[in-house]
Amino acid sequence: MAAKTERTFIAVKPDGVQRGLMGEIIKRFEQKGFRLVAMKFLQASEDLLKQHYIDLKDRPFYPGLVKYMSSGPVLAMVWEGLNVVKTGRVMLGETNPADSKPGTIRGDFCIEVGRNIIHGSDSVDSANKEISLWFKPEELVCFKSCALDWIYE
Ligand code: IDP
Ligand code: MG
Repeated sequence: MAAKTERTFIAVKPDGVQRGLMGEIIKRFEQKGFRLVAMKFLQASEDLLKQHYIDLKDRPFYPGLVKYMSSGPVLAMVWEGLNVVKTGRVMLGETNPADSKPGTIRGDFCIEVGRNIIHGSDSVDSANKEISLWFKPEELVCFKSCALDWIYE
């Protein structure tokens, strides 16, 4: 059942960080009305990234993907809101930026699939797995946004 407390894991990848797009990406989720639950800026270990992308381990691009993701710091975030997993994916655009519409993050800011600047969970199940992989429970911040009654009817 859809809930206002649904959560998704969003990460600005090393290319998005290097290209100065962190603020723009945070801005889009914040302006949409989603609530920030957690955020950390870190150099992710290869082990963490291998685990994060474990479902893709047999794909030919997997080693390159892990190398790309560990090539610099990433901004890891948890965002909360009604249908945030599905809507977050719409805001990201398609996996391949070439198929992403203008107005989406990948459609507006990148060109190649191997440098597509942002990650977003693809289901509620994977969101929950990814959130627990990247964050400790005590790092998830609970508060009632004063805007809630102006965002939801
Ligand atoms: P997603 O990020 O849109 O969920 P996935 O299929 O889960 O897409 O792939 C994870 C990441 O792996 C992509 O975001 C992209 O960075 C990378 N990737 C996917 N397909 C390719 C490819 O064909 N070549 C290079 N990298 C790829
Ligand atoms: Mg994916």
